[in-house]
Amino acid sequence: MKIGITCYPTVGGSGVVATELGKMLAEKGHEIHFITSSTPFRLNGLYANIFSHQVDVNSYSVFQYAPYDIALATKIAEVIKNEELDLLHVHYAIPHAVCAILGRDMAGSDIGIVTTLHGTDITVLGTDSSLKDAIRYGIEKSDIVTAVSDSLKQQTYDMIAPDKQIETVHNFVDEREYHKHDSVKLKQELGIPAHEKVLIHVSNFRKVKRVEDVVATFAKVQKAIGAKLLLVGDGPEMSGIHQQVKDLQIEQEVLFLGKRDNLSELYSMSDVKLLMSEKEAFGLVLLEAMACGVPAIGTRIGGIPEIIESGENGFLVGLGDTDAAADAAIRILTDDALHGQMSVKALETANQRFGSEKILAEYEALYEGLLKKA
Ligand code: GMT
Repeated sequence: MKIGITCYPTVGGSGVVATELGKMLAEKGHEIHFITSSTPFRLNGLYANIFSHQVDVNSYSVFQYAPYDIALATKIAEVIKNEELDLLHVHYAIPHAVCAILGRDMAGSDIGIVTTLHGTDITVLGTDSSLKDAIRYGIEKSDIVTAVSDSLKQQTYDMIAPDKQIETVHNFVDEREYHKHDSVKLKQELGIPAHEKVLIHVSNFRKVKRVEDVVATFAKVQKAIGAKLLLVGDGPEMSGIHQQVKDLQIEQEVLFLGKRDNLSELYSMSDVKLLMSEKEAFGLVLLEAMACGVPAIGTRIGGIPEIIESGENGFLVGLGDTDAAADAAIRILTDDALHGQMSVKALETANQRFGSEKILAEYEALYEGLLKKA
C-alpha cells in the first residue's frame, strides 16, 4: 500500500507513534509518505521506501497568522495526485483530519482517510467551543477513526458527540529500541551509588502532567529510604519545579536531565516510573518504561488504568494522592521479590498486550478494510 502519514513531527507521543508506525509499515513493504512541517524527529535510519514531503508555510506580512493548515492541505493534495496514494493516516482531528479532507477534495480524489485521536485534540481542544464543530467535522468526515485508549474513545463521545464509530487501537513501543540495557556505567557517570534506588519521570512538563506531585511523592520516598529522582524532558512548568525542589531541599537527590535520546538506558537504570498526570489519553512513557522492565505508579485517570494493572505491573493511585504514591513506591523499592515480579509483568504488558506486531496488524486490518470498500 502507498500510505500518506501526517502528524506533528516534533517531540511528543503522537509524533513518536506516527513515526514508529510509518517505519514499521515500511519494513513490512508498504510505501510511506510523511507529509509534515519538518522531518519527524524519530525518522532516523535510511529507508528506500519512506519519503518525506515538507510543508512550507510562508508568513506574508498581510496575514497575522501563517496559513499552516491551508499549506498542509495543498501539500496533501499534491502528494495524493503525484504519488497515487492508497490512503492517508493522519494523527489529530484538528488540524490534520480537517486538512486531509480538504486536501482530498482539492485533489478530486476519493482516497480513504484514517484519523487517530491522541488526547490533546479532544480533552484540551474539545472544551473550546470555537473548535468543537471542526473536531466533530474532522471525525465524521474521516473514513475510519481510532482512539489510543477506550477512555479517550468514551471521552470523545461524551465531549464531541460525533455520529461516527470509533475503534480503539492502543499505542505500542518498538521493542528493538526499548528493552533492558546494561546501565551500570551510566549510573556511575551520573554519580548515583550502585545500591541507591532510582525513580524516573519523563514528560513535556506541561501543567497536565502534575510534575509537582511527582516531586512531592519523591520527597516522601527519599525521606524514608534515600533515593534519586531523574526528571527527563523540559517544558513550561520547569522553573516552578526547580523552585519546589529547592524549597524541599532535595537538590542533591533530583537530577534534571532535560531532553534526552537515550531513554531506554535511563529507564534501564530506574527502579520505578512515576506518572501523576491529571489528563492522559494513554501514557506512552509508561509503556516505554515497562518495555525496559520498570514497574510504574500512575494516577487512576484517562488511559493509564488500561496499562497499569494495580498490584501486578505497578500501582494506581488517586489524582494528587502523593501519600499513596509514596507508599506504593516504598513497597516496590524495599521488597526485591515484589519488584522482580512486577518487572516481569511490566515486560509482559509491553511486549504482549501492546506488542508492536499486534498493534501493527490491527492498523493493517483497518487499512485493508478501507481499500476493499473502495
Ligand atoms: O502528552 C502530551 O502532552 C503530548 C501528546 C501528544 O499529542 O503527543 O500526547 C498524547 O498522545 C500520546 C500518544 O498517543 C499519549 O500517550 C498521551 O497520553 C497523550 N497526552 C494526553 O492525553 C495529555
